[in-house]
Amino acid sequence: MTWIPEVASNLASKVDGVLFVITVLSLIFFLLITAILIIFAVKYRRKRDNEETPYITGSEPLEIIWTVIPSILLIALFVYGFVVYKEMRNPPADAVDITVTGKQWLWTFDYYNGKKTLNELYVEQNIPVRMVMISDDVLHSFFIPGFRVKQDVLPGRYVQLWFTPTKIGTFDIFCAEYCGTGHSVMLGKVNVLSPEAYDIWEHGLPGGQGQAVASLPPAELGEKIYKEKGCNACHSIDGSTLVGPSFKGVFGHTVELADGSKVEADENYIRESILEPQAKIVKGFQPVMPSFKGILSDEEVTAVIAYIKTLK
Ligand code: HEC
Ligand SMILES: [Cu+2]
Repeated sequence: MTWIPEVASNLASKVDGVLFVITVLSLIFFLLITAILIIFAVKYRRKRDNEETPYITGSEPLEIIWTVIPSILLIALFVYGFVVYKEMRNPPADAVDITVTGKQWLWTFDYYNGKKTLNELYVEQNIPVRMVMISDDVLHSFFIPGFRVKQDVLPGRYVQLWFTPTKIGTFDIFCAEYCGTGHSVMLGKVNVLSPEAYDIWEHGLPGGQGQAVASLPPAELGEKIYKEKGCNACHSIDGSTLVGPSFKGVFGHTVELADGSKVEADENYIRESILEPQAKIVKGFQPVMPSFKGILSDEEVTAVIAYIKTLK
């Protein structure tokens, strides 16, 4: 079936089951009621001008049938839905914890093993995961369609969600709660790795941000980071101003700062802007850029700088 997302977690087929039963029942009743409506409208229409309406007192058996049967169906639906809901709300005791922070407009993930990633979540196949989630600013909603899990993320309070990924692959993460200008680019990916690949991710390569990226030429890696780590939510590359200044032509130019001083945008300035965004605020902008310290490795910061240099 292509009209629903892939089934990629233990919960997905259960949620689909509930949805399927509700849809089929609704369809049956829709067809039944519509058919009776049409038949009765034709059969009992007024055929002659002087036809009198018969006097009908009602039927007890009929009333009992159409009260009892729907009641039983609805209670059964509730119980079925509640059983699945209860399972979705209660993570198993052996689940691994990952903390999710939503902020305008990216997701950061802090793992039980001390790792930290941005917009890209890494999980191991068949290992249950408990996500503990909070927002830095406004309401967001963490949504993985392939896993059939969705949870509003609130500022000032932890909420949780759990799933066991069952299928190796890459699946979308969406923000499903309108959270401002960059809402539509608040996108992430969840990478479900085989136990072997997960082990490499966990213990293997320095920088720890995944495998494939390490071999790209710097400017291309920089472009990938620009798109995948959420810089594009706030920085354009075509000269237009979003939340932050455009990257177009910034390298080598003189930047005016909020305190009135001027700096030349060289490698060190760009690096500092990424790792310590509050150190120098560009004139006319709010100090809202999150720090990427501990999120981007040195190699990745260098790659971003190489990419920005290409944007003349
Ligand atoms: C939430 C929005 C936001 C995100 C996400 C963001 N930035 Fe920024 N950035 C800003 C704002 C606002 C400024 C201007 C204020 C300041 O200097 O801190 C800025 C300034 C900068 C500057 C200085 C630009 C200049 O014209 O002098 C650089 C370089 C930069 N950001 C790089 C990045 C990179 C690289 C990323 C992604 C890894 C990123 N930013 C992600 C909002 C953001
Ligand atoms: Cu959001």
